[in-house]
Amino acid sequence: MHRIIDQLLFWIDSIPGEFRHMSELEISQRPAPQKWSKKEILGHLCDSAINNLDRFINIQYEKQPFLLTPYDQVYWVKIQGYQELPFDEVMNLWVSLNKKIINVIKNIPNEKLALQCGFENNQLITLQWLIQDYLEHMEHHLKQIFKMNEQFLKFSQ
Ligand code: NI
Repeated sequence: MHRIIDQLLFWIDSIPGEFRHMSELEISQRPAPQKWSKKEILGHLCDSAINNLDRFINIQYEKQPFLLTPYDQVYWVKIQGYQELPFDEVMNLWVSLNKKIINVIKNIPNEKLALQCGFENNQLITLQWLIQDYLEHMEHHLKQIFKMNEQFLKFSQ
């Protein structure tokens, strides 16, 4: 869990600075009409944080195995209206939500990391797995935004 927390701290520390090298156009331009802009991808990461924060909290006291509810990522990005928001607002939201997540996962007692959850009709996974997956999903999209290579991702570990 320490490695995951360090990694999240590294990203919320370095990503805002990385965006400073980009123009407003680069941040808000959609590569195709149906594709997300970089700002919307970051918005999608906020939605992932909102939904996962909820899961990381609820799984700790609800009855086991905890049932995960999926969310429609396309509707979420659209209805949240990230594309119309000032970029700083989306960036600050992403940083704040991840600080909350770090705080919650830091306080999860070790034995609770083995708690089980799953989507309907799917195999069960542990809370630990869910948290690891949250980080991997974030890194997948950061890579997409910055076209970062594996080398860059490794550099932070
Ligand atoms: Ni995604």
